[in-house]
Amino acid sequence: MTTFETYLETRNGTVLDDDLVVVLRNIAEATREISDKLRTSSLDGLTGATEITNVQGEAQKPLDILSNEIMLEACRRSPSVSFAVSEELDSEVAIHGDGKYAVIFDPLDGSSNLDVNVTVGTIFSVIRASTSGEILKNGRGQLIAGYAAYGPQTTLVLTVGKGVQIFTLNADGVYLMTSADAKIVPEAKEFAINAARRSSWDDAVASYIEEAIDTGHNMRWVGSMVADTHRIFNRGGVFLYPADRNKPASGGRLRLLYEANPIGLLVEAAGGAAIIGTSTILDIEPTSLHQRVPVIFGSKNEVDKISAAYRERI
Ligand code: AHM
Ligand code: MG
Repeated sequence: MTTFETYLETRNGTVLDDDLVVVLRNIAEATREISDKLRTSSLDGLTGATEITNVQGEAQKPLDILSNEIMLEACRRSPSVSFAVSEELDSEVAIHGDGKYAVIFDPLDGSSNLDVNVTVGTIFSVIRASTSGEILKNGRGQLIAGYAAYGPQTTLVLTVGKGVQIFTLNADGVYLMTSADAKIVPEAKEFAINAARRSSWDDAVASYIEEAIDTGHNMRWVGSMVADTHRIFNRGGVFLYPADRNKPASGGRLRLLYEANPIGLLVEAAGGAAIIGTSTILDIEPTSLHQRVPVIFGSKNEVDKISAAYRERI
């Protein structure tokens, strides 16, 4: 089987230069460390919440803080990294003054699920940015996007400019390639949405879900975007976290830079689609680091139906 290291050396047709290889190797190493910490977290007293509240107004978990530190350390070990942006930090952190790449990440997505032992993940993206002013760019500027899913297996899902590759961590802590060109099937009768928020959905989402139920779709909602995304990579379907129709200014729940954009790039690279209504996620021009956006992505034909429902209502 192809190891992650062999894949990095080959680089054929990818955006990887020597510097990006170092960045990516260090990010992969960080995901291995986070995976290790998660395996025994309740034995190590790393459960519950701390008294600290992050910029999102959420109580940080010890593992949020630890994972953030592990990702920051991976950035510090990478001489070409200029800035790090994290869900857990108020603003960007300067890393190396002469760096040319910024690393943007959600160190531990779905961390409300930690104590219930459900799959969580790390989401990341690498962009070209040597000054802080270059960080706010749309998702098409991402050079690398990926996530690590920490479940029964630890899986690294990546796009580096040439399709999507999936690696699985073996018992010796080595990532081995388990899919060389992952694709999202264009159609599947499965949707993921927090149905408890039904009264806040807009008419396009409400009508899509109503029709989906009438035509025999099934519902799955882990409440951990990485886990829901990984299911879509495996068997298709759509994920929706729409804006609250009663609070449209809030933008939605998920964050553009380190949740929607990396997942959007991965999904498009696998033949799926990622939208916020009538436009695509990757074309949104960001206005702030922690900006929230509505998110809809997954199997192309299903997402197209939702997009058509939005267009009918303009
Ligand atoms: P987090 O980054 O603070 O963990 O929040 C993001 C998570 C996503 O993983 C998940 O899809 C969503 O929040 C769940 O929202 P809800 O609590 O409404 O089910
Ligand atoms: Mg998150």
